[in-house]
Amino acid sequence: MIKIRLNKNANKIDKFLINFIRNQKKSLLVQPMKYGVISGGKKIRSTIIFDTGRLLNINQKKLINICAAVECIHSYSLIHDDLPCMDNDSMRRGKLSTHKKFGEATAVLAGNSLLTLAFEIISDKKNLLRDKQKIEIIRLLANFSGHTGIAGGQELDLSYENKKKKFDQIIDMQRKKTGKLFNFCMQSAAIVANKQNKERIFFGKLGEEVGLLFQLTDDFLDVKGSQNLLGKSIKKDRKKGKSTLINLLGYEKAYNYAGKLKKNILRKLKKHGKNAKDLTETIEFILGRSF
Ligand code: GRG
Repeated sequence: MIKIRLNKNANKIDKFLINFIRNQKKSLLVQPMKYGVISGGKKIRSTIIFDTGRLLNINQKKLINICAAVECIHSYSLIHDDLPCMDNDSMRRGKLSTHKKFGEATAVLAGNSLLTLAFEIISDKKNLLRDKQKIEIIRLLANFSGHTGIAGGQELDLSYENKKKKFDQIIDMQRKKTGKLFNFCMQSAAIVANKQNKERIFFGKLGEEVGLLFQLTDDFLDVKGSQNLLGKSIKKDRKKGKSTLINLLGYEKAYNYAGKLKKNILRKLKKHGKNAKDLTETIEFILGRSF
């Protein structure tokens, strides 16, 4: 079921992005941008947005621009993360990473262009949201992508290499690097549903926990996953001296921590009953996944 939903969502987002880019002026960067964002990746963040939308009774048509924008930001971060000056990876999503295929300078520019494309997609006239909602969503996405979110988390991740970091420092870094974008996914759906501040924060924080769970699972897969299924190289964290919970606590204790985290997330969703069915399934998938 979850695999069918992931595929269906991925196709919808890909179609939207192809159409959006087609309606823009042409440039030399279109090909590397499409290479980085379309036909690849689980589109799990979009699935979380749609699942939260289902929980809050929102039509997918009101969420599709947000999904496409999130996937642009996520893909930009992966393109830059793979560069030699960062994690230096030559494989991503089962194919050559963008800089290996198109060269480093082009990969930097394609990544930058996906980052800015995200904001064009949200502010687009055809986006069904009200202007006030668009502005709130743009502010949130910018905040979580920059130095207080993804980029800041990545800087911490790189600066923690080969250092002994404490539990709280590792969790804080992972919340920024990965959790904040998941916070955005759930909080933005609450904004679209016109929820009050308290509820927006509730969904945002819950999304951040889901993102943390996703990152912890990424770390487990780096140790025990299959390179073929993941489409990227594995066993890198240890080699690079990455600060992960596994390296701090050992695999088993880190896995137990993730198990408790998942339980807590699901407990908080209980009150939403049947409406949380898809979201619950996606969260179960996250910790159990092999790709
Ligand atoms: C370069 C600004 C900048 C940030 C990089 C996202 C990131 C920060 C680094 C990538 C490496 C990493 C472990 C990121 C954590 C997020 C994560 C687990 C990414 C992989 O996400 P998936 O599994 O990828 O959703 P697909 O390919 O399915 O889209």
